[in-house]
Amino acid sequence: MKRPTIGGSAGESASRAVGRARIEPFVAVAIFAAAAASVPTGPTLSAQTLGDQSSISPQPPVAAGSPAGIRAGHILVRFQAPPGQDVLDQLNAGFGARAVGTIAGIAVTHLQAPSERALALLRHLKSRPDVEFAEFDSVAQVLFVPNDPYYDSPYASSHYGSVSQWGLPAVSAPAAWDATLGDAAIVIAVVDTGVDCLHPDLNAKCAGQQSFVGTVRDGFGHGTHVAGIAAASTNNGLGVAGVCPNCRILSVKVLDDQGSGFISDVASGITYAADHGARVINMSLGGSGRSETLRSALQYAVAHNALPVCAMGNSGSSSNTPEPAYWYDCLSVIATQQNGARASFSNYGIKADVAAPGVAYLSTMPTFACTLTTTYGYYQNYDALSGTSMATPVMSGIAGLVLSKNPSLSPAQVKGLLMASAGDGVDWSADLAFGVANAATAVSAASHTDLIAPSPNLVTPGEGSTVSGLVAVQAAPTDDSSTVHQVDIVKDGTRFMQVLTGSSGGKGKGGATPWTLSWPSTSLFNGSAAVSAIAIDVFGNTSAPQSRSFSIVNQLVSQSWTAHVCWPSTPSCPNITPWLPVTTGVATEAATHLQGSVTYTFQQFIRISDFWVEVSSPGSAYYCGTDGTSVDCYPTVTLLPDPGRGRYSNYAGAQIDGISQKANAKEEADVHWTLTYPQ
Ligand SMILES: [Ca+2]
Ligand SMILES: [Ca+2]
Repeated sequence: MKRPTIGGSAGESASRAVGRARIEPFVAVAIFAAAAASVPTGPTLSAQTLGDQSSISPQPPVAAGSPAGIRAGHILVRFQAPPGQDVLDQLNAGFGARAVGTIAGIAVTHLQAPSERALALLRHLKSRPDVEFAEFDSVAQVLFVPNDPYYDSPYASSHYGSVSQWGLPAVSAPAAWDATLGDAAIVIAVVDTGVDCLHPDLNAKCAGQQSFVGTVRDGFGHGTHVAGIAAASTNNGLGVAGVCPNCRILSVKVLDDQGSGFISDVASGITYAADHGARVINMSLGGSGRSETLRSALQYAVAHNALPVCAMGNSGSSSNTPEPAYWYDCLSVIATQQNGARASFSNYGIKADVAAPGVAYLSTMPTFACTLTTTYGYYQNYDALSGTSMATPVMSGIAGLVLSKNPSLSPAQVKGLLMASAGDGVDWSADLAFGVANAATAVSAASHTDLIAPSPNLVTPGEGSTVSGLVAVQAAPTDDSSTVHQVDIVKDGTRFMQVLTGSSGGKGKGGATPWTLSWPSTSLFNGSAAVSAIAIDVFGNTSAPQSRSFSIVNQLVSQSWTAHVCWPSTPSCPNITPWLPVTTGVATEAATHLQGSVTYTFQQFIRISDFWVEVSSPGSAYYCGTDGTSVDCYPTVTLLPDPGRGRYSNYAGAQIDGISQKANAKEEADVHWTLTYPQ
């Protein structure tokens, strides 16, 4: 099994080396997806300092999280109150940190410190009583899939003449247009790589352009394509049609000309869009983190009447969904192919809400040379692209149509209505969530008289109960005048188990009892779980959360490994262990706890040593690192069930990286690590 490597070159600080080296493979994943198939992709990033923070004795700083996409030296922090100059001076004196920005609306301060001090700064911030959260800034990427023969897309080349706009009839857009062509008052923000607002199929549609990363020009080409899908000029005798013909586009550039950017800029782009009249915020991008900054920005958008619409990502995985799609505030979109099935590259699973066309989607391309045309061979002006990046603006366009029909709808109502109008109107599946969107059904349901939210009435697990293994979850939702469509169980800002569904006829999917499901409690660690049940009716009316607390008690399984590693890596003594299978067995999806320690048996001219412990499951990997000698972290990666017969789904590993003082630096170490998980 190939693995991503974490490089560190002589003279570079730890986090800089890690950060830079980890960004490149992720770009490579986006460009050469077939080559990346054997690499655990979508590594999860959640930079958190764990351990006993009440202690005043010095402890090694621990970064739990993937180095994938950590932005070297950049930390996002929210204080309980805006920090005074004395606090900033203290952080500067202690850690060399300086404030380089704030994120409008959500009171997040962006600090930059020397890379080698960042772990210590993060640990300090997280120990302060006046800090609400602190985290590394992290990487976000566009989520298109390259047009190459390794995908089962039905088009043979990127020549647009051979591709029709199959996606519009697939979501019944032409029928929806009989009811509304959209309203210019409805603005769809494209938080992306910029938009070519001089494109003849877009120049009448741009409501504005803003950039958080240099000029507003779309030097990559992705944002222009996304914008055209949502709202290209339509019925103008030119080029392509957009899903919402009369909606306008607000271009908010947050990703650079390579299609890459940082969560801090994405968050700034979201709050900017919400502050500048966007009713829909399209995010055809993703990062592997679990950023409180991004979560706060999404909450801000919803509170300011804008619906975030987010791409599920292109790892073909049912777990470890990238953010922002991970967060419940997003309408999270799966990509489908022309036969209505899920595109093979599309992520799916419990974070997903709806599905929309995302294979060989023909749309606008910049009228000038950009990275997609010069580096990847796509055409200027118009071409077809594939990805959940393309499915997402289909949904944004439908949301625009719905809001054009009834602008008084809240973001939650639009989100609920789009879910309820998709597929067969009842069932949810991991593969397609509520199914392929239906613009005509959604628009026809936009104007209605039911404004009363249903009640979730979660039955089991009961308040204060103790659960283990597979747990029967049941609700008995009620509504005033229409029909309940779904009950979501949400924890920490994300849906964390399958959706509860039913129908007025009392039937559940496949004859199952409606409003029930079986949930593997091993996906959380033992302890108290506080969750919320949220019921949504067929018109999108969304209940207040019903709180429920219960306890989880499962058996804990552990497996340990030891290895001897060397830095720099040599053929006989690499700095990285192979991915080693978790052979103790995984029967139900399981939460993870990684602990590790390192003993350096030889060091010469070493300035800083990094020690990482890693776990991977299909579609994801997670890294916990320290410049000390031990790590103890709870990765957001879950282990997936083994296929059986001595075959394993999950792997673990460890590695060291040295930062040298001078030439001939080297070190050797014995490493020991343990993975613990409930079963
Ligand atoms: Ca057109
Ligand atoms: Ca109702």
